Amino acid sequence: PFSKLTSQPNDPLLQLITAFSEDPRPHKIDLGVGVFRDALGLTPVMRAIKAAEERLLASQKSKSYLGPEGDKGFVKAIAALLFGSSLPDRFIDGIQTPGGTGALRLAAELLVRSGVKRIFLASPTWANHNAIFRQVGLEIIAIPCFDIINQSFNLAGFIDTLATASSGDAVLLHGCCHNPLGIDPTPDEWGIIAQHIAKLNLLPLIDIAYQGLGSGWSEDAFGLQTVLAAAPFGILTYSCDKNFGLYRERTGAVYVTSPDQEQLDCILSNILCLARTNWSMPPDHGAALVRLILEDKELTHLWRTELEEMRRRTLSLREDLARLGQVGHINLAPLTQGKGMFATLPLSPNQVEWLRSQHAIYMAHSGRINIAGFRDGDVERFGTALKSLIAA
Ligand code: PLP
Ligand code: TYF
Repeated sequence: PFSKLTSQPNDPLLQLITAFSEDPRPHKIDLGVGVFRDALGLTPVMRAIKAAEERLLASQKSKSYLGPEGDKGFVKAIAALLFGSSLPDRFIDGIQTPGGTGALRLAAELLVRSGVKRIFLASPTWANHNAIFRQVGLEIIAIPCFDIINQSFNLAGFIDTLATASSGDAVLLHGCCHNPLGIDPTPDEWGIIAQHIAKLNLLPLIDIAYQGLGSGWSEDAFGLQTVLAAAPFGILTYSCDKNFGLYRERTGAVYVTSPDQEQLDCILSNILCLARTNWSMPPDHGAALVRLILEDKELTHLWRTELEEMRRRTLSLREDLARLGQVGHINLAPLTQGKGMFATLPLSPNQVEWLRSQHAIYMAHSGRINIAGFRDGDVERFGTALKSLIAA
C-alpha cells in the first residue's frame, strides 16, 4: 500500500542539530536551530520553570484528562498578558495547543473550514508556515518586502502586493522578532498595515513565538494589538517554547478575536472539534508550569527577570556583530535595528557550506543565524571567518 510514497527530506534545520553534535572541532559555533543559548552555549531550564516544577510535583493530585481546550487557567493568563485591555471592542477566546506549531495547524484548518482559499505572507518566512498552509490546501501568495542587504522592511512593497488580495483572503504576520529575518515593522508601519488589512477586509493571522525577546514584553505585543483592534475578526497563534524555555514540552495556544460573542462561540466550537481530531487534548506539563508562574507574583518576577536577561544578551550580541561593520559585501552595522534571535545574512548556500567545512560555523542554508548561538569570543572568530570567506 505504500509503494506510491517517495522519500521526504528531513527538516534541514533540525538536521543541523545532529551534524553539529557530531563535529569534533572544539571551536565549532552553532548558529543553527532557533533555541536561546547562554554565554556558554547552553540552553538551561529557566529558574522560574524549575521552581514551578517543584511546586507542580508537590501539588498535582491527578493526571486525569482535561479536555481538548487544555489548561484554561493557562489560556486565560497568557491572554491577559498578551492583550491586556487593548481590545475593548472584541470578544476573545482560545485553547491550549501542542506548541505554536499545533496552534498554526489548527488555524490553517480553521481557515480551510471557513472557506478561505488564499493566504498572503511576507517572504521569506519560517519554513513550517509554508509547509503547513500548503498541506491543508491553501494557496500561498508570497509578498517580497525585505531588503536583506540593508536589513530593512519595505512597507510600500508589502502594501502594493497586499492590495492585490480579495476580501476574505487571510494574511499572516509575525507578531515580533521575525523568523528568519529579525526585521519587524515599526509601530507607525504596524498602524498602516492594520488600516490596509481592515480596508481590504482581510483576515489577519498573527503568529508570535518570541514575545519578550524583541523590544520588551508589551512593546512586542503592540503590532498584534494594533492589527486585531482594526480588523473585526482575527486569529492569534502563540508559542511559550522560547520565552519560557519549554521547547520540547510543546506549549502554545490559539486565540480568536470577534466583534460578537455568538460568532466567537461558533468559531471556538469548530476549533475544539479540530483539536479533538488532531490530538484530542494537548500535553499538560508546560502549560501547567506557565500557569503556576503567571498566577504567582514572585515566580512571575523571577521569570520576567530571566527573560529580560535573555533579551539583553541578544541585544548586546547584535551590537558586537554590528561593530564588525562592513565585511566585503556584507554590512553587519544594521543588525542593531533587528529584533530577536534571528538575522539573515546575504550568503549563498555554497558560502554557508564553506563556513561550515572551513570554520565549523553552523547556520541555516538560507544564511540565517541564531544570534544567541555566539559564545564569548565567537563574534570575533565569526568576523575573521567572514573576511576569509570574502577573500577566498
Ligand atoms: N512560529 C514561529 C515564527 C517560530 O519561529 C516557531 C519556532 O519554533 C514556531 C511558530 C513554533 O513554535 P513551537 O516550537 O512552539 O511549535
Ligand atoms: O526556526 C527555528 O529554528 C525554530 C525551531 O521544524 C524549529 O523555530 C525549527 C524547525 C522546526 C521546528 C522548530
